[in-house]
Amino acid sequence: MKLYHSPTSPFARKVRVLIREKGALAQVTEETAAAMSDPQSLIAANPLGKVPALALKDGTSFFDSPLICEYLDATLDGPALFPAAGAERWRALRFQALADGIMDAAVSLVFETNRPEAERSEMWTARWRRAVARSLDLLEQEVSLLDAPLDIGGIATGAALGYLDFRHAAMNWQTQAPELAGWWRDMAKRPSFAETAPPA
Ligand SMILES: N[C@@H](CCC(=O)N[C@@H](CS)C(=O)NCC(=O)O)C(=O)O
Repeated sequence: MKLYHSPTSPFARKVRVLIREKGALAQVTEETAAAMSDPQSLIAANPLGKVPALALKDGTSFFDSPLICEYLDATLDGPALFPAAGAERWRALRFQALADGIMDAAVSLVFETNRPEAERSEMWTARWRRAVARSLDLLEQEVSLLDAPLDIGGIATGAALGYLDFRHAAMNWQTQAPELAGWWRDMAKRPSFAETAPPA
């Protein structure tokens, strides 16, 4: 199967970290796609025109990183990264939802900055910044819950924080969330995160 991704997309990084944590890189071909240029191969796999997208050999495709991650976790060899049931599962999925929301707001901020200045919305920019700040506060409060064996919640959280480092260094989020910053410093050293770090 083929994963369309971009080296700068935090959603794609989440999927690529999951594949590496499963030790299943040999089972997936990774191909870069410039989503904003609407390449035909990506559009064929995902009519929404976004990365990541996963194309299977039988012609089926999956899109939206939570679905792709859950599919790969269920079908690739390696340790389960989605807890099967109960409180552990809801905890992991909740962290994934929060981290994905941070990514949505942080990516939207970048797209907004790329628009001509006269077209930018101060209202939306401020709203996305507040969403990121409140979500970091929640992660800081709950960081001890991330110390469980690594699962999709921790993977998604790492991908979101790595994106803030990459695109929003000026936010200096580590000052607001020092415990979380310590957690991420350690997590970022794992080979799965180190190999998928966005380009310097
Ligand atoms: N909900 C999607 C979001 C994916 C997403 O927003 N990808 C961005 C790159 S970070 C993209 O491809 N954007 C192109 C576009 O919005 O047209 C997921 O979880 O996979």
